[in-house]
Amino acid sequence: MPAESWCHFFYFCCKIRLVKRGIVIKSTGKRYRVADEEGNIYECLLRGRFRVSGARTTNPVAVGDHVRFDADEGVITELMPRCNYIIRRATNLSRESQIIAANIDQAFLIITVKMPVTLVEFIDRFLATAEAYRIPAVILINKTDLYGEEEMARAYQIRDVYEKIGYRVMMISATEDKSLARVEDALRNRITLFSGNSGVGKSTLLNRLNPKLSLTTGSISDYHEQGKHITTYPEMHPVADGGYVIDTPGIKAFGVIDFDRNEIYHFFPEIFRISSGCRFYNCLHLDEPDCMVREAVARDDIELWRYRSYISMMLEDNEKYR
Ligand SMILES: Nc1nc2c(ncn2[C@@H]2O[C@H](COP(=O)(O)OP(=O)(O)O)[C@@H](O)[C@H]2O)c(=O)[nH]1
Ligand SMILES: [Mg+2]
Ligand SMILES: [Zn+2]
Repeated sequence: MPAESWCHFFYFCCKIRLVKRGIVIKSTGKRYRVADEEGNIYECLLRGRFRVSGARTTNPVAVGDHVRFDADEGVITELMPRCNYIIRRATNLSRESQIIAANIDQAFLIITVKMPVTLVEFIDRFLATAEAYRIPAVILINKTDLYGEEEMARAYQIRDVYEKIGYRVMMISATEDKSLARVEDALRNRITLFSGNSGVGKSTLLNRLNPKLSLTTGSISDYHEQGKHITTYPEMHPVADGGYVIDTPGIKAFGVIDFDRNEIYHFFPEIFRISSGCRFYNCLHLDEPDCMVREAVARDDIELWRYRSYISMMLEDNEKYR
């Protein structure tokens, strides 16, 4: 073989060696930050007309995506199949969607009883959306160090209601707890979405879980971002061994699902469980006769605020949330 061919052959071999598998940890729509299996970081672009078949999305690749990439050239060459992904419409008028994140194992909703007060309707809407995506949800009640007797009672009440439905609930203080081992255990080897209103302590908790991070906390910038619909891309941060947390600065983490009105009760597990006893198979648990759901609410077997959240999701105009 002539020397030149040997050169090509070697070049070819090197090329193959440099194609690595990795996970996208940051996406800005054009540039992607990819971590390989050892945790090394690469800045990558997409090659030419890289397209995901089917979906019309503003970003074909999102945080959480498993990819093959050419580490030498910094180019993503292949997108691996996704377990799931969450999307939202890019703008009100556009038909295009933005993929917020892919391959999410679980979603943590951080709430507080004080400073700020998290509304139970917000919790229920979040949980219903997680159910619709079939993503397990965990509730973290944060800032317990600030709670007096009354607020502690409220926190326990919230915990009891959601535990009874089947959700895992943890009470924590991101600033005072000596150990956050329970949270770390739950995050290990998983991709977890962090969500919650501004000010509940998401960034503070993340900084505690990974002291190398220095996310700004207590800033009001989140508030300004909340109304915007585009250009905020979430970032994925390494935590515990092998775990990643996706922080969603100032965006409604789950985007908005277009719920089918007839199916909303499927996403309230305790309502769904009991609904098989309703007289009408298509009972929507509003004012139908012999509705087991309303009977359960009357007996206090189903929490009244859960039923109210359900009704409010039934009545609202889905359009306005798009
Ligand atoms: N007392 C107390 N303050 C907290 C706790 N967690 C967060 N904070 C404070 O709450 C404010 C908002 O926290 P931040 O992490 O920025 O909330 P984010 O908007 O959800 O990211 C900051 O001033 C934090 O120091 C906690 O467990 N206890
Ligand atoms: Mg924050
Ligand atoms: Zn019913």
